[in-house]
Amino acid sequence: MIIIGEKINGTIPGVKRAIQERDEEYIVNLAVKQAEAGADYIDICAGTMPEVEIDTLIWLMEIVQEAVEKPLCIDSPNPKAIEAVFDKAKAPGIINSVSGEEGKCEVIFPLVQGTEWDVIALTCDNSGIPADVESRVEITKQIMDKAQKYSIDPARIHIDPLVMALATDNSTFVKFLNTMQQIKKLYPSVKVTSGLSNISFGMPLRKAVNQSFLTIALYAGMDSAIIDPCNKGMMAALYATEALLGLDKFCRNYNKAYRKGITH
Ligand code: THG
Repeated sequence: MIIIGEKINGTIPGVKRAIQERDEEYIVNLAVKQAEAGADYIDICAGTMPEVEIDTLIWLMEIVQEAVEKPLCIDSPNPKAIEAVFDKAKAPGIINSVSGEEGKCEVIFPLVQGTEWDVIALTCDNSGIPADVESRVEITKQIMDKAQKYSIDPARIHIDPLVMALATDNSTFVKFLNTMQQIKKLYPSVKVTSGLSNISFGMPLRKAVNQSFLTIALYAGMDSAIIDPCNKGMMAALYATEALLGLDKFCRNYNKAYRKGITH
């Protein structure tokens, strides 16, 4: 599975402080730790202050790219901010994200046309975040139609069906699985991704719910996830599940992750 390391996010208090104080070392440390723990991409999100978002993103991009060899996942709800910082990336990464909302694909798709960038697409639109399977599949179709217009291969799109909190919508995960199944039937090479923390919001022992989410979603074909790769329990669940599913020849990755201290 493709691991997108989530820890450089300005909505986390420690990161917010580091951004405000321009504490470079703090960000370097988060980048290095996540890379060592096996992150394939490093997510960078400036946080909640739109007036300084572009400056913050550029600052984060320079530090992370200096510190580690991993590509970036540029995380912003504002396509204009992504457009403004795009040429500061040294290598193709992932844009996080577009959606069915008017104007988003129209800014981002021309930017990534003819490049090797991937794009995360959220299944929401101008009318909000649908909780039902049909609307999510419908939005996916609209996004994939637009991608085709810009000759963007479906394999470069990661659909994020936006899971809700299980505590408030008891069938949210079942609907996530059904959405993934339908999307993959329609577009066999498209990727499906998810953040892991929303599912357990408001519940005790959140890690139990998050790890079980990851295990079942992997079995059902989830391709990438936005997670904390420094969370050893999560990484143990990931490597154990991949080995159990026959995706890890001679259990090499499982054993290597153990030896490197990633899973314990
Ligand atoms: N989908 C997409 N992008 C996203 C999300 C998504 N970007 C933001 C968010 N959701 C994913 N990012 C985070 C970042 C940090 C945390 C949760 C989600 C968080 N981190 C704890 C910390 O670093 O202190 C540790 C969590 C842990 O130990 O597992 O809470 O859904 N496309």
